Parts: sequence; C-alpha cells; structure tokens
Amino acid sequence: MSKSLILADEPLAGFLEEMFEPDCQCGSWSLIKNGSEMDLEKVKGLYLYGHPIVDGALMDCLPNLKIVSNFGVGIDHVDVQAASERGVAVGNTPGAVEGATADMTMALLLATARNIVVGDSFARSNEFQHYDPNRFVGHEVHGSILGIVGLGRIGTEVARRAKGFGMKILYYNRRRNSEIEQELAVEYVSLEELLHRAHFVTLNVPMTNQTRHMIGETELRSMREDGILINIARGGVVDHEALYKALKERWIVAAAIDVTEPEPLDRKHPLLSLKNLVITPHLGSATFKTRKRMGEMAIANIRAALKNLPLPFAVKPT
Ligand code: 8YV
Repeated sequence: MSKSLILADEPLAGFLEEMFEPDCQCGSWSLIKNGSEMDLEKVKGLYLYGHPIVDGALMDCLPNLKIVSNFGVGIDHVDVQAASERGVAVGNTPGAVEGATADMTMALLLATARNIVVGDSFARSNEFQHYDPNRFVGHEVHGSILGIVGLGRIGTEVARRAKGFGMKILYYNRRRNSEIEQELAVEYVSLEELLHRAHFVTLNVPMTNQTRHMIGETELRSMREDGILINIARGGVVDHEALYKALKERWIVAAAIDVTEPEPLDRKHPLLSLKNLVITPHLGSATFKTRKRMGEMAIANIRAALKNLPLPFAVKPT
C-alpha cells in the first residue's frame, strides 16, 4: 500500500516523518511551490507552518487532499470556504496560543511604556557615562486605562493580566460579552470612545475583511497624545503608512508591533528607523511549551483526517 504524503515547510518535514512513520511519508511544501515532478495525487495533507497562502487553486492541484492543518490559531491565509467546497478539512490550534500571546502583549506594553528597548541599547553604549534620573522617563502602567480591541480568547487573557497590574479596562468587540464584563469588571465602549480614552490600546482581533486597516489615520489621530498602540494581531489590521506618520509626527507617543504586513517588512521600511517603535519578529506564541502544544494539536488533526475521523480541533467555515 502506498503511503500518504504530508507536505510541510522545512525544517518541519523531517520531524513530522518521525511522528508518522510507518503510515506516512513527509515532503517539503517547497516541492509544490517549485513545480517539481512530485506525484500530487499522493498528497493527503498540508501542514502549515508560518503563513503560506492556501487557496482553491492550490487545493485543485491536490485531488486527494484531506486536510489542511495549521500550526497556529489564525487562519487568514487559508480559504476555509474553498476547502469546505472541496471536502477538505481545516484544523488549527485553539486554546494553545492564548496564554503566551497575552503574556507577550503585556511584555510589549511594558517594554514600550518603560523604555526597555531604548534603555537597553543606551545602557550598553558609551553614551552611558553617568546616571541621570531625567533620562528615559516612561509612562505609568498601573492605574492607567487599557483599551482592548477584540475580547476573544487572547483579549480576555490580556484583560486578566492587566487587572493584576491595576489597570482600568475598556474593550471593544463585535459582540458584547456580559459574562466577561462581570467576571473581570471590563467596560464595553465603542471603538471611537476606546481610542479616545485609553492610554494603551492593544489589538487582539483576527485578520478578516472587516479588520483590515481597522486602525488607520482617523483612528490614530483620535488616540490620546500620550497613547501607546500594541499590535500583536496581524500586520494588516494597522495601516503602516498611517502608523509611521503617527509616530513620526507624535500623534501618539509610541507603538509596539509583533506583526507586520508583509512579514518581514522590507529592510528599508521607514518604520524600522523609528526610536519610538518597538518591533519583534512575530513572537506572540513563541514559547517552548506553547510550540509543543501547537505541534501536538496540528498532528492530532492530521492523524484524525487520515483515518477519516472528525478533527479534534476543526475550523468551521463562517
Ligand atoms: C503562530 C499565530 O506562531 O497562532 C497564530 O495565529 O500567529 C502564531 O502564534 C503562527 O501561526 C505560526 O505558524
């Protein structure tokens, strides 16, 4: 019996093969991209590591594809509707990434408010010749107002952490969540009011047609002048040109972004020249424990699909 073929990005293919032996053979995703001679009929699964685009045209090249298994929760790079029309299951890793991503949101918030990154560079440089209490004076986190845009699983975890910091919490979401409002004493407001009142605004929404460039010039101009923006969602949620102007012209005091569009940005992108921007390379869920759980869940989804069983962690078309 010929083995099923699962395609994954390098360097995961080797690791996957170990997990699936002897039922499966694993190949590199780049084989399709490079138009190799590979027998596409053998491909039963795609393991998405990073965010390669999977659309209907790609799925049409793989007539026996059963599953697209995403290592991560956000599936904006997968056409879920097209998969459903072709009888291809889509799985992701809900519940695995929320805690680590919320921790990272707070890390970025604190780093930006308290000048951790610029302070680190300065402390290492020859410029640091004497201690001056007037240098790198930052913005107080405790007692300030946090505005969470998107009170889903990650946003809710951010709220839990922010409560521990003694922050007053506002949120904006498509739907009101009275249970969380009661549990965490968070206040539901319009996006406009949130931007106007919050000292810190964190973006914790998925990337959809509705959230693309949700934060542009109008929104950035309506933030407080001492406001700080944190984007840990997807790069496309923020209009980068508007963000550059907002930081350069000081409509807001600072920003931190863990995600960009594209990822990475062109090395000459003007955002990279700004001192009042903290930028990290999509580290939201990057902890050993979370990565392990994500891998286990993505593999459990593949195993189920190969046995024609329902996925334990399925994405449903909306
Ligand atoms: C992952 C993420 O690291 O879960 C998500 O949506 O963006 C990240 O936490 C990424 O998807 C890795 O493939």
